[in-house]
Amino acid sequence: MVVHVNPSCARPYAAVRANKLCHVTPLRRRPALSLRRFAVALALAATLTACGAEKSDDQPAQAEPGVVLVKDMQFTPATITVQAGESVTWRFDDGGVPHNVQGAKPADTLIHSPILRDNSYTVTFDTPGTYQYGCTLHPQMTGSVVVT
Ligand SMILES: [Cu+2]
Repeated sequence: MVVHVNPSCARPYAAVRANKLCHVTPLRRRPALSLRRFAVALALAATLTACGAEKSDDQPAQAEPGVVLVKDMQFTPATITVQAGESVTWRFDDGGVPHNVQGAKPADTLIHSPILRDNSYTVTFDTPGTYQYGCTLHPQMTGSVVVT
């Protein structure tokens, strides 16, 4: 009978058979491509690791000063603080879902973006105060700009 010996076991086959410490299985019951499958699994693991690294590279964009990310049906950060004279940029990136940015009165004319699926919208805030805004398409999406 042809047998396949676990390669991780360094003992000669006869010794293995004698003390039965390692599994000895008939070759015909194991796929001949096991080594190739192992190589494919390694390549896959390397690819997944690379993807993971890319993802973590994207995340600092959320913490960019003066930038509000419009994504996953929310504004991130929900409250952003800038100094008078500085700008806030809303970056629309929600996989094609349309959103807008509409200020509550009295900032309804200052914060007033078109409906966007990508791209960005920027407002410069010259007067200190707290500005509430939301997305008119999704009333649960709200945020505020604090100008100091
Ligand atoms: Cu929306």
